[in-house]
Amino acid sequence: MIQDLRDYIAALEKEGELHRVTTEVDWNLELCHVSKVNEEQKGPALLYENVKDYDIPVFTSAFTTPKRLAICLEQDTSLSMSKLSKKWMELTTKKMIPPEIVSHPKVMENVITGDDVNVEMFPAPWFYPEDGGRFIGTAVYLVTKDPETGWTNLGTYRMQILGKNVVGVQIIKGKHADFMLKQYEAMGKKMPAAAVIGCDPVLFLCSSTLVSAQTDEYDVAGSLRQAPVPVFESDLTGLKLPATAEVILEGYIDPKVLMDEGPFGEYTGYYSGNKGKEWPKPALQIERILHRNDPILWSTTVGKPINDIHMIQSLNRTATLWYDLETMRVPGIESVYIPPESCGRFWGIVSVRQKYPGHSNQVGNAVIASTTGHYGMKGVITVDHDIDADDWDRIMWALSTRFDPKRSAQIIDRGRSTPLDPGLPIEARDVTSRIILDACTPFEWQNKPNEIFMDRGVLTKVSERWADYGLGETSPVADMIDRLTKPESK
Ligand SMILES: Cc1cc2nc3c(=O)[nH]c(=O)nc-3n(C[C@H](O)[C@H](O)[C@H](O)COP(=O)(O)O)c2cc1C
Ligand SMILES: [Mn+2]
Repeated sequence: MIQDLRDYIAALEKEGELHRVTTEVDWNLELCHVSKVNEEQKGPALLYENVKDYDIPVFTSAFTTPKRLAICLEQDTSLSMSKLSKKWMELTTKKMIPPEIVSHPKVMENVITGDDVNVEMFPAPWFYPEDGGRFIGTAVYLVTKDPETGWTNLGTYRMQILGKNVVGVQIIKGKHADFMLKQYEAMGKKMPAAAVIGCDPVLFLCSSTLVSAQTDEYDVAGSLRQAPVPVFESDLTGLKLPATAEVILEGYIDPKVLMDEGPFGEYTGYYSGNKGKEWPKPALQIERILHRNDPILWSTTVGKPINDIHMIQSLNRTATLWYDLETMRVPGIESVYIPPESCGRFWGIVSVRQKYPGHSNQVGNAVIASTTGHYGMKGVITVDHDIDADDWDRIMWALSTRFDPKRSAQIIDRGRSTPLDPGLPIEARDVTSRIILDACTPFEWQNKPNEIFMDRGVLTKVSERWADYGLGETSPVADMIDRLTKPESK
């Protein structure tokens, strides 16, 4: 079972999904640039063992293929993204498994306090040319606690090095740590907080998932692993922290102190905000650094799709959207997909088995009204049940052949947006419009166009004779026969 980052790296290596970079690589731009080029060609995860000026390795590109996400989730590695998301949904909507307190946490092997605290001891990369500095927190999450109810929240918010014992934390309005920070502010207190870098990778996946308020992401991670997350209670902040983390930066966020941070090459493919015109961010004052012996720094390149962030958002938003539609009791949902190419959030596709006129429109409208779809989504495409939500070739075909712009498109004027959307003017990013594209043949049509199908019997024969044609030893027919023949011919 994968319990920490090292187990995950070992599992990747066993599957031939890891490459160790042994030559010296500069943390200043070079490391990110190597990773991004490797990601563009769907290369393996990378472990940089020789980072300039440091003897701490850096791990990147953890999740840039569906196979690696499947390895992390300990699932069948042939599953498509949409099917993996379905697994995620099934596991996380079962019984939650709370964390378990353990003694002698490995992350306490090294405890650095007082004047010795210096986050530059870690090889935090400088990612893109116009970034405002080095970002230590990309594959990171912030642990905080509700001062009234004791709920522990894990949220991924990026972190920039602003001083030897201070990192800026981009907690966007409405995020759970933002709620909590406001509670501490009202109490006139500082908020205890810890940044965790390097851990069982499902914790990182959960910390960037839309989980309801008052639900601990630790419990969700437990449900994914079907085992409790090992944690310890910090004697400094009282927070429950993961025992097998690589690195923890622990301290306080003073709600009254905001600092300039950024810009950063964001997951939209644009720098966030204007240089020098970023909104000021909360800052984590680090009182101590905890780290395991021989720590590994986990990073992710963010930037243009596709890299870790887009894959993670695609995985978990597809799962939560699918669950939203089920709990809204929208019938006929066959598959759901939020593609990583849409930055893992801006477009959603749903395959629906229509049962009544207007059904596919109901689905489109339900998506943008759902918990997952109401925030930042700009477009929904609905397709009939014969097309999988992640079969882009057939989706484009449906948009060409089952679609009439006037009839099939609806524009909705006002929806919740994200301040990072470069498609909206910088000064007006609160509200976005949305479009629903219905690429389904209308249910009520009596006279439907006659679609071409292949003959099942002949295809079976073709399959048997495949080798005779000299096209390869193994017939590909089995994988595509249902897609090519009339559904009722099975
Ligand atoms: C790599 C990565 C970086 C992210 N960076 C930020 C960020 O800087 N600020 C932010 O508010 N959300 C960021 N997110 C999205 C949040 O993690 C996500 O909204 C999550 O639900 C927040 O946790 P919460 O719901 O407990 O507040 C990021 C996600 C990923 C995967
Ligand atoms: Mn949360």
